[in-house]
Amino acid sequence: METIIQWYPGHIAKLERELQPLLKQLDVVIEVLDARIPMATWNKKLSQNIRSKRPVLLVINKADLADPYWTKDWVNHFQQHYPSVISFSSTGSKGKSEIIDAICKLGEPKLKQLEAKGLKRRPLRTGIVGMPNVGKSSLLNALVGQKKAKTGHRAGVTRTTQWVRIHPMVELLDTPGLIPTRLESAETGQRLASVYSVGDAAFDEEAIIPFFLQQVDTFYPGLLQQNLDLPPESDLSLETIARRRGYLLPGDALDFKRTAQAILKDFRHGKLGRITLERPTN
Ligand SMILES: Nc1nc2c(ncn2[C@@H]2O[C@H](COP(=O)(O)OP(=O)(O)OP(=O)(O)O)[C@@H](O)[C@H]2O)c(=O)[nH]1
Ligand SMILES: [Mg+2]
Repeated sequence: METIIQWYPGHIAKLERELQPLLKQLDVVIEVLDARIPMATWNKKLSQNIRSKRPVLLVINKADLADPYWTKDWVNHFQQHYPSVISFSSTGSKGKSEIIDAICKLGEPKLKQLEAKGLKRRPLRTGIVGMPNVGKSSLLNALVGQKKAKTGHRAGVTRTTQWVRIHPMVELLDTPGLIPTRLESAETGQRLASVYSVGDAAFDEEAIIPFFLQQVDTFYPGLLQQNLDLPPESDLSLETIARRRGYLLPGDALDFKRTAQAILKDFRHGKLGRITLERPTN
């Protein structure tokens, strides 16, 4: 199998270890997935480990970029595993109170425990976890209502941690991309790369584009031709798209790298349409 994405097993083991002391500080965990590739951004094993220790709210983020039909289906799917599942858009303005209510509900048993010990109720310590680039910092900012945490297109932007009071009964901790990426298959890696959930130094855009275009075309026939401004029956090769866009190198050779980057950028910004690249299987 051709290696397109590079992975660092030592780094992954370190992230998994670092998650444990973090969990100890928390009463409730918010786990974040990317609605366009919920399965690829779900580390099943580690997630099970987290759920065995703390109540977890699952937020399926970037819902504005994903296909609403499938997001609904994914919410239903994950309800098998989580007591509370919410689809959300961190860049929008709606749904914050639903998340706060869910945190309060999930944390109530903990507060009851404190009361039983004669201790006072206190704000629930809540932490956001998820793979790189799923929108953890954006979610924090959306919940806080101001730009506290640095966000970015690329993986690995967050470096520091901080507590923020978002409700009289909820405190939120922003953390780096704590859940390590889990490479279940070459396809998973390519999907993660297509949403930039792996740093762009770790993969070659040109190499993942054929798979990406073929996947989108299978799920959404005709959509790419429409949104890439190609004739309806046009083939979806890099060559055709580069020609259409007029991306040329000196000497008039086609600039495939620039074309591949432009396609992925359009996808990241939702310009190719609302696309979900994975379907739930039971
Ligand atoms: N359209 C849309 N974009 C989003 C959403 N959430 C995050 N983004 C964008 O996705 C990119 C990554 O978001 P971050 O909040 O930095 O992600 P993160 O999980 O904190 O990333 P790391 O700290 O690098 O692990 C940024 O460009 C955000 O603007 C969303 O709900 N909708
Ligand atoms: Mg971040």
